[in-house]
Amino acid sequence: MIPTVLSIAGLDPSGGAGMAADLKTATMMGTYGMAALTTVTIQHPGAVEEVSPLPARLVKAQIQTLLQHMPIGAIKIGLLGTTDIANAVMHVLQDTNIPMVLDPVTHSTSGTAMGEVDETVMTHLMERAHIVTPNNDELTGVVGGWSPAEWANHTATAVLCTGGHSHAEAIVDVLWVPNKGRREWSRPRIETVHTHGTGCTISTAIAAGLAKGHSIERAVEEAISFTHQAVQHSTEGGLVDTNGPLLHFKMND
Ligand code: PXL
Repeated sequence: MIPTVLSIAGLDPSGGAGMAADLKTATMMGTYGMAALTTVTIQHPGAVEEVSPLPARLVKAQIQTLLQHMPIGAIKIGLLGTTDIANAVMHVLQDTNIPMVLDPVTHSTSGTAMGEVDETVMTHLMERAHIVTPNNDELTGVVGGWSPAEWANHTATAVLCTGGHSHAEAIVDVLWVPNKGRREWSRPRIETVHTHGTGCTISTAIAAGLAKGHSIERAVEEAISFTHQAVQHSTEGGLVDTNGPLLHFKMND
């Protein structure tokens, strides 16, 4: 059977982040990628100029039709944009048990707020997810007053806290799996300014692993390695001077 991934995400027309990055990642991970659009952004690698959500009805209809007619092996959720969209996504996925990866996108790397979703709705979606993938800055917003281990056990949702956004010399990614404890992966930071889309890449790569039937631990380990290699292949000959996108296709070189 062909492993498939559905990305529910926003459009970064420059192709660096969002659904474009997700589709490239799904392909390079050996899965068939599909995408339901939530939001159109206007941006270039230096700045996000506008974040414009689609009507929630339209988002829901895209997903509903795919669920009815296409085999969906795993779902990645990225930028949602509004509470209405988040609600619509939750309702349409409520009766499915498809493995789901939630990347709780709140801000672009350059610091622009990427829409706003009501905390209660976000909590419901996170509890429905198999794994959430906050970066260091987003972790507290996800687990609230709990420790990540307690939160994971309480919600039965794994947490991967990605360390790429810090400035430390080593990048440490930490995984908490419900009732299985903590694992961490550490690697030297690759000195590069071309990392636009790493969050989208790692979360979609996890979804690709889950679509292949891998455990959370294996999917995460392979996604970390995939993202690391994608960054490595994007350091030279970037498209732009700074904050360039990952060049997934170069991983074939
Ligand atoms: O990396 C977060 C992100 C997700 N989705 C879209 C984005 C961004 C950051 O720019 O544009 C569409």
